[in-house]
Amino acid sequence: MKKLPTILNCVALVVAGVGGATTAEAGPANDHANVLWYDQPAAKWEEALPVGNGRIAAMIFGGANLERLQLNEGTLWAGGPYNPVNPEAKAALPQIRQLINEAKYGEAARLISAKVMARPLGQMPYQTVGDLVLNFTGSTNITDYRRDLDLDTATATVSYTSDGIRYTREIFASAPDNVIVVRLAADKPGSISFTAGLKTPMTATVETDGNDTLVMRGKGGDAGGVKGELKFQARVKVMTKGGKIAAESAGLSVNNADEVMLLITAATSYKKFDDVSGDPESIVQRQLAAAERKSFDELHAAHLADYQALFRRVAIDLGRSDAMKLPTDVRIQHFAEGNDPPLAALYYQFSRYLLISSSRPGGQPAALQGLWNNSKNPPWGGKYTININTEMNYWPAESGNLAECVEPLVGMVNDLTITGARTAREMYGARGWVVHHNTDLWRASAPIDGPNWGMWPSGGAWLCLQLWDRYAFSGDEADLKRIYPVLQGASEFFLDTLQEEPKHKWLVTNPSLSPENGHPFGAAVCAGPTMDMQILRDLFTNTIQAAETLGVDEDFRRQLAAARARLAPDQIGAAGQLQEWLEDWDLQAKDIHHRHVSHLYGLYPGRDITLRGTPELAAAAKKSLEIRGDRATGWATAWRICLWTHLGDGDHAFEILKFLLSPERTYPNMFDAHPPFQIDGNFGGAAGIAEMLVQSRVGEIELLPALPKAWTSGSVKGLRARGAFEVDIAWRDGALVEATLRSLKGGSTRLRYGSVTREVKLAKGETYHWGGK
Ligand code: FUC
Repeated sequence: MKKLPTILNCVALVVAGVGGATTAEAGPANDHANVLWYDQPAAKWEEALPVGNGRIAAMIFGGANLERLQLNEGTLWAGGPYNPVNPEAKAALPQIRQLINEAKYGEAARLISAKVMARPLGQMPYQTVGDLVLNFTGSTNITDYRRDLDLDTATATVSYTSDGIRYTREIFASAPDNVIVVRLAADKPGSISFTAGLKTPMTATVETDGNDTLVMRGKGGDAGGVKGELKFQARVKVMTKGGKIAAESAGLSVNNADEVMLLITAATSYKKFDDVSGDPESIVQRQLAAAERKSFDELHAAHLADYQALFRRVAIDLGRSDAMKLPTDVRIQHFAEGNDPPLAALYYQFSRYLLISSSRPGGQPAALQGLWNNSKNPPWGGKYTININTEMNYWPAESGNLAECVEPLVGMVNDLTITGARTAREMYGARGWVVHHNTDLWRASAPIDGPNWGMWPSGGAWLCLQLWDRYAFSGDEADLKRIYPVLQGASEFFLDTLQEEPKHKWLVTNPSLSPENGHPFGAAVCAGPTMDMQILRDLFTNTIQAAETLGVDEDFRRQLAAARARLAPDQIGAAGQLQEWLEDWDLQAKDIHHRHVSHLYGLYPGRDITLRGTPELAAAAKKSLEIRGDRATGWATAWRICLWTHLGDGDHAFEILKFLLSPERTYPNMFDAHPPFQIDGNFGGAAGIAEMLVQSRVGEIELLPALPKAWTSGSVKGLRARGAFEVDIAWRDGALVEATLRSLKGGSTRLRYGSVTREVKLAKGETYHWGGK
């Protein structure tokens, strides 16, 4: 083994620009509906293109002379197993509750700060592996440059001509083989020469192994006094056809090869939130040994079979536009002009691509940046913020026919029932489990950051809604059996901790807050914010229904029904708005345009409020939305889109989508700009697009509930709906032309289009046609 110098704190790499040309022969046509493409390399990370297989990922910069692949592994986080519960919390809670009941909110917040907040006050960040850098010296006279990401094949391609030779790079992240594969090709033999090196800002060493492999060994960082306990390893094997390969002091060098394949793997010692005993070296060795026995074509075929089985379940067509011939970044610049509906279709499919690439069974759930992060300490630690962001990541999953991609979230919630039970016991003296507004790889569940952000006990309860939707969409009793103990534990926690509110004797959460909005009395902490009550109505209703269906826990069901009846109701305030808090404070709130629209959870994704079922509350929710305004951070803009679709106003939703899909909220690579990059906006935006076309609740599926006028004709195939159905629809001139409903399990539902409804009962596998030929 040759020892290379350790490279720490690498400086930003400058990617060589290329001159001139905008066309290319290789790769898909420019106007292909499912392709993101560019006529120059990425100059910034937010221009690079993401690939991932749910475990490992890369951002591809595509410089002709200098290729940079920024690498991630989903379990490379700082810290190690830790218990952040503040041992003084339990004793302090009665006084805090009393202070809140006496409206002494500032004092309550101070006491929470002193006695209740987690130790440490923050959680552990998600970290980068580093960069694989390929230096192609001597590429000159570059023309016909193009880079693209084909969502249908989950393959990125970079191609250009240099001195008359056409070069092509293809890159994909394979889930079945757990490697990132790079193929370098040229149309003239002996033309490929480059050096390959690994760099990282992490504490790590880089070595060569033999004359064809790069190895990086490192460790996860320390954070907030929690020692970094993870080991990681990245391994890159370079396989050449023709030419020479050698190990040198700066890495590997390849000279005059005909074709080259690189296999990239990475792993850490993480096994579980309380077990870091894995051996990354043996994992990556095993993966590489298996992958290197296969050819590029075999690896690619296995990747396509695996990926397309998920991706191709849904097809969306919003028509064609002249803009489709333009590079994707240019289309984003012009989307707000309103004449490029297919860019919304691309945005929708890009989100499905991102979910398939970042959230696969056996891996971690998509975090704040999915799987992609170039830093040791990304914004907000790149972790799981569960007062909106993590839930939003999964909003498009079930309707987008990607149930498998929800499995990592189910896994995380299962872990949280264990760590959250400790927090429930030690912090509250309660049964069940609780998580506050954030969690991390270690499933930390105590309140963090400060009283006005962290003192919110409903994060776990909200995650339960996503689990419930696993069952609502699949209709599979096995799913219900799996999630019932989770729902039961979440409900138990609230049965034990709900407090009687002095004025109306309602049952409320206390202490809590309406994420993360300050009320007029110098704090956010309060009792019984509307969102908590809505979340708990959903949680208790789902838990009761699950227990009924499974025929268990009759007495527990009765307790839940009794508690549900005493929760504070949705209330309408003096301005006609839905009240965010128990009292009518909305117009005096710290920020009446606040990005969070927490009390509108009941309209979407929750179930308290529907246009037809509770028209007065729907009107109040609309008023609240109008007061809040349309423009906010990325995810908050996406939430507003979803909400307007549930008010049946597709045109208003589309106006907001124009803002979301503009350069202020969408980077050139189509990543959402909070700013900075947060992936929730991509997923929330996709959910909004799906909710324009089909909405479902148990017992009813509504077709085109909020179709924007601008999308005159189009079709969508393969969307999933609650009750275990698949839906295809086509529309022309703004009106439904035909719809097909397929039952996956057998069952009945009401199909609705406007005011027309039809009751449909189908056997398993049977289809029902509405209109058409
Ligand atoms: C919540 C939001 C912020 C940001 C952060 C990650 O705290 O209020 O806007 O998205 O999570």
